[in-house]
Amino acid sequence: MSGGLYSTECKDFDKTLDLTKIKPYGDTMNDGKVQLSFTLPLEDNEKSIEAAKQLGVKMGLNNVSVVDHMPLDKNFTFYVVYGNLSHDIDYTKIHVETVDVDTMDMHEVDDFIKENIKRKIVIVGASTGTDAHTVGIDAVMNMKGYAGHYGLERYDMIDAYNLGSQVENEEFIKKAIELNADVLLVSQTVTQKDIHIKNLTNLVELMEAEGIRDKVVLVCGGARISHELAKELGYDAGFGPGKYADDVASFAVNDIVDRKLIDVNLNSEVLN
Ligand code: B12
Repeated sequence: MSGGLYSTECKDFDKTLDLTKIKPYGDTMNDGKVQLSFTLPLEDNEKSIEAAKQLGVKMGLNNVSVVDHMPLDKNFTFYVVYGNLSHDIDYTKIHVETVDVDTMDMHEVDDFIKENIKRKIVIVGASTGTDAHTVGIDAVMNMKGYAGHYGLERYDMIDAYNLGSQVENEEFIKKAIELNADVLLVSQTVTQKDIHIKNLTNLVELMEAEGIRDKVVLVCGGARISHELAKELGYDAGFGPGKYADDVASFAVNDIVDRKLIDVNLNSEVLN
């Protein structure tokens, strides 16, 4: 593969960082080096390796090489491809919607609740629909926490209820009303065929039908959830990898205060 520090052709390497033309960095600035992997529904042979290479070219790669190929079974093969990406992006034009709250630690959140909400808050969480993944919601809610961040169950001023996985949306709402929740946390891990979009949207629709959507802080999270997606789907916030209990707690308590939800009682609001 040509290019990079070991190239015999090029000694005068590009060192320019141009934020309007950002490319992947491999060995040297702007070399555009990437590695990608995919499976083709083809036998593992010379012809299918060439097909993988040509797909790399169509994706905008130069100097494409198929560096590994492995049969998954007779008719499916896994390929690892290297190349130099010809495309670049203008980083200065990128706008990303992010949760705009300073993260407080557990003690600060408890103090904030004591000072501003003056009662314990109730947080109900679950991995909903058919999703069986619990590790994400456990990371946020379990007492012991995750990656050095205590979970919500450990907060003095929070009553946290983790309903586990595969909780149907109807059941989730029923429980939220029963427990008089202030905050609902939904975890979605499986995104195949956009199942998470359907499930998350369905929850919002059901909550609207019950007349409770505006009376709680509704947050979703998961490996492929962004704040932007969450907002699009009608959630108040979304959290992905690298976010923990303190991030969501900080957002939620601020939102309860900002939206004047302190005196809202989900039970009685629904009955009235
Ligand atoms: C463990 C695991 C399983 C375990 C789950 C056990 C359990 N009790 O949870 C088992 C074996 C059961 C499993 C099953 C399946 N799995 Co699985 N699984 C994984 C694996 C290896 C790790 C996931 C994990 O635990 N991550 C660690 C947690 C801490 O990370 P996290 O979820 O991102 O959570 C963090 C943030 O996202 C955020 N967060 C998460 N949720 C929430 C919620 C809120 C409110 C907030 C604020 C934050 C938040 O906070 C957390 C901490 O930062 C991943 C692959 C991988 N390496 O990621 C595949 C993976 C998620 N599984 C996958 C699949 C496809 C499945 C199956 C469908 C496989 C099958 N065909 O049967 C089934 C699912 C069946 C079902 N009905 O759901 C795919 C999903 C692909 C996709 N995008 O759709 C993955 C990515 C594997 C892959 N590469 O294909 N799986």
